Amino acid sequence: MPLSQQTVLVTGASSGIGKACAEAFATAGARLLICARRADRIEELAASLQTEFGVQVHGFALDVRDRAATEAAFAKLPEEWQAIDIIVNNAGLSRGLEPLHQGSYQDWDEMLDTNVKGLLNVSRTLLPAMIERGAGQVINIGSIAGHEVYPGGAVYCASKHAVDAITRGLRIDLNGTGVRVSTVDPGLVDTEFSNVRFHGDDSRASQTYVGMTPLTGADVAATVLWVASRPPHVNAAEILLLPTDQASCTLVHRDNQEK
Ligand code: NDP
Ligand code: 8X3
Repeated sequence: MPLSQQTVLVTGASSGIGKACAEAFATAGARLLICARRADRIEELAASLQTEFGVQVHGFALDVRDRAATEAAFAKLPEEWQAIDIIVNNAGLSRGLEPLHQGSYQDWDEMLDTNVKGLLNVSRTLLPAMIERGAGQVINIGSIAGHEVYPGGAVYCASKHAVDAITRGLRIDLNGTGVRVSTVDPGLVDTEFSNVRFHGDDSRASQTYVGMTPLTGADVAATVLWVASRPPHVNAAEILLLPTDQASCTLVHRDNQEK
């Protein structure tokens, strides 16, 4: 089925990769369900996508950590929005970069509750209907941090390793149902990610990308769109998408640092 006949859910669409995914799917003519906690941004994005691309968009506020609210939000969707073809599980964040023995319990809870349990909450709520229809696709936004570990990143990396395990486990559990399960795992992407990691310290956040060319949200979104537009018998199961300047979590070429 062409994307113009499909309904796509993007979680964490108020910023960065999620917002870029919403824009990419709108360009392809898909019907869009978009959500995040910041309702004002979601409303604004919904209005602009409708105007710019002439697509149907339904936006709503959702904190994916809240299991009851997640179930209720999807249960009360208008009838014409109930059949979701593609889930982009993007909502996520990092908090802090301290060594584990100095880490903050609150930061850990936020990362694990959002990146792991939030993804599970959305998937568990929506998968039974997909399985019943015998078609659908789950595209998780993992990370290079699900393949490697770096200093100060133990808990964030654990959350993305969990996303990797959940993706692989779900693919096994759904084998034979017609529902595809994929992960797109980016390296450094210039979004609000580092501002959130450093609790709003923008000057520290900007250091993340100094002297190198990071990916953009649009680069990741183009890959997600490619994954979503493979023919039904093809599952692009796992893509590691890195900036050319990045070879691993900790090996980043920064040759223009002095410019
Ligand atoms: P941003 O901070 O720009 O976007 C994060 C999005 O997630 C926002 O829309 C935010 O919306 C949403 N979000 C966070 N917590 C919740 C929650 N509890 N419920 C619902 N939505 C939530 O960062 P990115 O775009 O970079 O991050 C998107 C995903 O990409 C994350 O899973 C991240 O781990 C992953 N990633 C990012 C990389 C990078 O270098 N930037 C690299 C690899 C992976 P709101 O605050 O309004 O709720
Ligand atoms: C985000 C990429 O390397 O900052 O998942 O953890 S990294």
